[in-house]
Amino acid sequence: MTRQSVTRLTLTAAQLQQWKTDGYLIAPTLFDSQQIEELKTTLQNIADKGEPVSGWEPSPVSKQNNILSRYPRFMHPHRTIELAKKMLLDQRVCEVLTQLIGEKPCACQSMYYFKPPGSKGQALHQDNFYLDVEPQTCIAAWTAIDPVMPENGGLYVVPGTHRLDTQCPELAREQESFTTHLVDVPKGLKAIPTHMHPGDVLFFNGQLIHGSGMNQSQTQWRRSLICHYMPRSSRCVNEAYFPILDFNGNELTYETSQAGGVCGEEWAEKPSSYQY
Ligand SMILES: O=C(O)CCC(=O)C(=O)O
Repeated sequence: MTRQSVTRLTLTAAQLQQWKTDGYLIAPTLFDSQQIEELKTTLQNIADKGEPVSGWEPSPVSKQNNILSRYPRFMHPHRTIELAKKMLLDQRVCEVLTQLIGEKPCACQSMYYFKPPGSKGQALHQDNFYLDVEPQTCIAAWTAIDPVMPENGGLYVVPGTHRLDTQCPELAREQESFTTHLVDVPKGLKAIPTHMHPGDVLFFNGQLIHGSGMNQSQTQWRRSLICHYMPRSSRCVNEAYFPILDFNGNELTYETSQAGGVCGEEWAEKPSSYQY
């Protein structure tokens, strides 16, 4: 992957081709170091207090015996932290998304992962299993807050899997993944690691299989801000993501998707974003 700047935010033909062929694209240094440092410091200060915070998942005071219970992921930080909202609704992100999907996007979700040294990863999966955007799919903008590499639990992607339908997941290995779902690499394809710098944004299609392993570094955190979007023309999305916002922060109305989905009735409970 090249580190070609997108400061003009007009994607090149090669970048658009990569999006079509592989289902993802890295926009280098989309966010500057000041924004990244400010977000990192704001969230670290909150987390270091160790007090329960709305959106923490699970709560930092939970009794779970792993480092993620001390530094869990933070769901929807844009609802309480102004800078996170600014980054979710950043105009440059909007411009890239518009070129990738060919229409105006709207925002469904933000999440912040601390991923401290020693913490579990998130097994391979497809995002649209959870967001259930129809009739197209969702799209992620995954922003590196720290340098991202395989050693510190960097994200892996499986190029080409954006052409797949949504798969019903199997059970993930509990020792390695803090989530329960696994969508394995299809035969003949390969998961490849991403390498990113703080401020780089990885955009990927909601069907793309991706995930991460454990953070095996002794010292390096792997924090990231992860935002999900969908085309404005979508018909429905899982209601767990309401309210959906346009890029001016206005709430939009959508139908909720039906429970059950690709796994059938026994999965009727699955759309909770908690399992994600
Ligand atoms: O950042 C990670 O380790 C996994 C995040 C992810 O896969 C997602 O948000 O869908």
